[in-house]
Amino acid sequence: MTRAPASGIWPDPSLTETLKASRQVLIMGHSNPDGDSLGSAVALTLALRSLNVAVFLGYNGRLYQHLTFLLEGLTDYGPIKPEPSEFRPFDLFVLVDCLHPNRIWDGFNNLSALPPRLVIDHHPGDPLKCGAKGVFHDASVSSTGELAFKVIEALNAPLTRTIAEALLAAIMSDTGFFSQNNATPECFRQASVLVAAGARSDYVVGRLKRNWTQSRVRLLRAALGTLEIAPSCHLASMIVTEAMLSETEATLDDMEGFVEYPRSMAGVEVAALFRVDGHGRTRVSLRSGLNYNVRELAEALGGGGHSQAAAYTDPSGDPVEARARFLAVAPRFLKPSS
Ligand SMILES: [Mn+2]
Repeated sequence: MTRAPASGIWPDPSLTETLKASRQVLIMGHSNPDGDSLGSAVALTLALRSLNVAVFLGYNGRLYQHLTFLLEGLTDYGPIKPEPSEFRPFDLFVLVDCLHPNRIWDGFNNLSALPPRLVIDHHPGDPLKCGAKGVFHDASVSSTGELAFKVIEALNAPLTRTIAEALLAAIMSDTGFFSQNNATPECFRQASVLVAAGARSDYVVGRLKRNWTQSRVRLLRAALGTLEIAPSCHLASMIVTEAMLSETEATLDDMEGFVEYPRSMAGVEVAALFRVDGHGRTRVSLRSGLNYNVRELAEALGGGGHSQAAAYTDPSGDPVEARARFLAVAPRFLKPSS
């Protein structure tokens, strides 16, 4: 009899048993992994290796420059293409910070080509859609880092400084450095354990936040020039165009987190950043305060995410056009929930 996959506050023991019994594991976060995705994947990779489980850390898309410190000293990681020959060496595939392989490879649905899967994630949705044999899913926690922490605890793997810093980076990334309402007592408990295990919070914050290039600062100056405020729905938005990138010699990575700037104004409840995505489209990041839900708006426009942080892609390569389209739709969704 096959066991029903369990979900809950603590990982089901069958999940840790499956991990420990595997011969060659592939761990991957979603495409263009963010701090939570990559930090969780790195921590799980190192913890399993310390238990003599062979793990390859795969990724798809770009590795953000501010996150590459997480990979320092790491071996056996690299890009994985969505092809059967790439999956053949593995007897287990762990999806981290995403519910379905189509979040790793856009449009991927060839589930039969994949090894058996485990899902460790906090995104809202159905973790069984990808046919996972085991899930550790809790949409109420701040980050996948929190879940990875519990998996590593349940595995009884030693909490090295490197693992602790990867987990701290994951939790910090998804809680806005403990500044959001998802920074619960459990987040702070874990952070306390991680710092006690040797994680240097000043080092992690420094690597994540205080390592801007001059190009990035110049790009922010240009982007701030496009700031628009729509007081009727407490919305502020900003744009990054292809021309701004080339004028400032900045890269796509350089605008990561820019959405926080319109959001930091008093009276603004919803912030939107419209930026070229390098594929001729516009990527739109949305952030909101507690009284507004941007997930529904993002879903209506073909994207998704969390209630306070969501995103979608506009087919236009012109962020000005994408913003106009957004502003025509947004007021219908952006009503305070209380
Ligand atoms: Mn996450």
